[in-house]
Amino acid sequence: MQRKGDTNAIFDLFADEAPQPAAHEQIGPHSWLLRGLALPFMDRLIPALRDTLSKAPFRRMTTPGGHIMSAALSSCGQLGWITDQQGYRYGDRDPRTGQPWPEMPDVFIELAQTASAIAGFADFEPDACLINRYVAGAKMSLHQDKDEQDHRWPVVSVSLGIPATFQFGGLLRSDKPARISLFHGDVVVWGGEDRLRFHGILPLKPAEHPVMGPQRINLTFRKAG
Ligand SMILES: O=C(O)CCC(=O)C(=O)O
Repeated sequence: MQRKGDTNAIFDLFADEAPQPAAHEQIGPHSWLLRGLALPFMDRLIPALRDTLSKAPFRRMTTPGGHIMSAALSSCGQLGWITDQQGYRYGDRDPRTGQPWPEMPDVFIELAQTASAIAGFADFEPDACLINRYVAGAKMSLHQDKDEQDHRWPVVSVSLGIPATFQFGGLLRSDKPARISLFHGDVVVWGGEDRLRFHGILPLKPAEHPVMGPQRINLTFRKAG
């Protein structure tokens, strides 16, 4: 099975586990799982990602509590998300270099706007793209995205590389999260009354993706400022 628009024809390897693209599944009142939506963008998305990471390479950041995050992070756009001993926040410069974050590539914006429009959020103009890199064993604990100034805009989250299990909870940390398998090219959008739902990623199982190698990269678009 070759997935339309993918840069690699050896998806037969994933035929049993990867659903067909273009299925849109509503997972909350204002939340959507858009299977394979990013696949037709890959030929432009992956080189743009590579270029962005050459300007702002991945780094491991520390939480205010002093824990080193297991996912490595980078950013592009006007604002980048930062965590260190001083707290969680957005900043307009890469703390590693003191330089502005790399510009958000046009293809990133196109994809984020395509996804948000399908989910019912027209005119989304993301100014922050957080880039998370997970290798086997890396995870992201349940959390809410609330460092942005205006929660009227959705979060658009794009999965690349090896599969992961997304936890999609409720507005309370104690709400039992749904578990959703995410594959290369899948996009999740949540906004409106779902905007502050707890979410996270369970520890990744070792795997190898034919295009991305033994890693998962997640692009998360937000309007932060
Ligand atoms: O990697 C993911 O799919 C989720 C990322 C995430 O939760 C976040 O950046 O807030």
